[in-house]
Amino acid sequence: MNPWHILGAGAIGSLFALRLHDLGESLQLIRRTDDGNTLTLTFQHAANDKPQQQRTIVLPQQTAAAEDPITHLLVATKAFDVEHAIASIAQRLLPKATILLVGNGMGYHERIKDAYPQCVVYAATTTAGCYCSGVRERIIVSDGHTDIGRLDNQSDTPGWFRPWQRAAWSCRWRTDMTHRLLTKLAINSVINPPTALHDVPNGALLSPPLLAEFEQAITETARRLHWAGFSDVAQLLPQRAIEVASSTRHNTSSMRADKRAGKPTEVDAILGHLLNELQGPAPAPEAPLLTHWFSQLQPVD
Ligand code: KPL
Repeated sequence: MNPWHILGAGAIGSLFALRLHDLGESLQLIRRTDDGNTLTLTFQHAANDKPQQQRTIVLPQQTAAAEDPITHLLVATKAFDVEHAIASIAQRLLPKATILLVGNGMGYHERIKDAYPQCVVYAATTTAGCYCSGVRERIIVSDGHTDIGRLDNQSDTPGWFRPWQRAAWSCRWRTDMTHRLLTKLAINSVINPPTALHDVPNGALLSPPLLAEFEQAITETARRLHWAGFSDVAQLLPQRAIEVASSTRHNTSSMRADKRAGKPTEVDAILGHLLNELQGPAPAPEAPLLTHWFSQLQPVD
């Protein structure tokens, strides 16, 4: 069985490692630093309605310098690390290798597709919630739902996806991944920046004093989407954004977690894409609040 090599053993990468492990897939983590041949990860469900059972798995790990060829690569790094991380193992990718990009934001998918034309690039977007409570400890907040598909929106399902359909976690093959990624990007655009800047959980956006900003952000984001020709995504945004803020009301958004930890955020792949990469007829609708958030979240030198 060809192993899945996994780049990025943070919260979402670890969660997918656990899921693939449970499906009986062979795995190989690729880590930045040489830290022994195995990584022990412990998982616990945060939800009170589930029995608090702890799971521990031991996974093989290696660095990018290892030499075994890669046929199936799952990339779950932060958006700004994707290109660099894949470049570090590029010479190990076999022709027709699968590259599955699981992450927030947009823009990098196309760049990877262009940089590795010999590979088949897939995208996944997930509403699963997981965070790292320690170097080896992961807390699963929600199993969420995962959409997966080809970037060229072709419908044929690859062989590797068959066992995933029988998985205990909700996962669907999609033929409209641009639409799905954009929907997630729009939700992240209105939830992640204000929760990071005000240092609040997602649910704080649903009541004063932050509700007015949340609504303005939804209006500005929807206008941009509509202007760029994605009226279907724009129309659904108000309802979807409120649903997600509500169902994740106790959660810390990934951007808030990164900002708190003093790490770089994914603002460029989220707000940067929305504000600077979407195309439409001139002039672009103004988005003063989103533009302000974008500049507030730029790293200080
Ligand atoms: O995807 C998320 C994130 O934090 O990145 C949301 C949906 C906002 C949940 O927190």
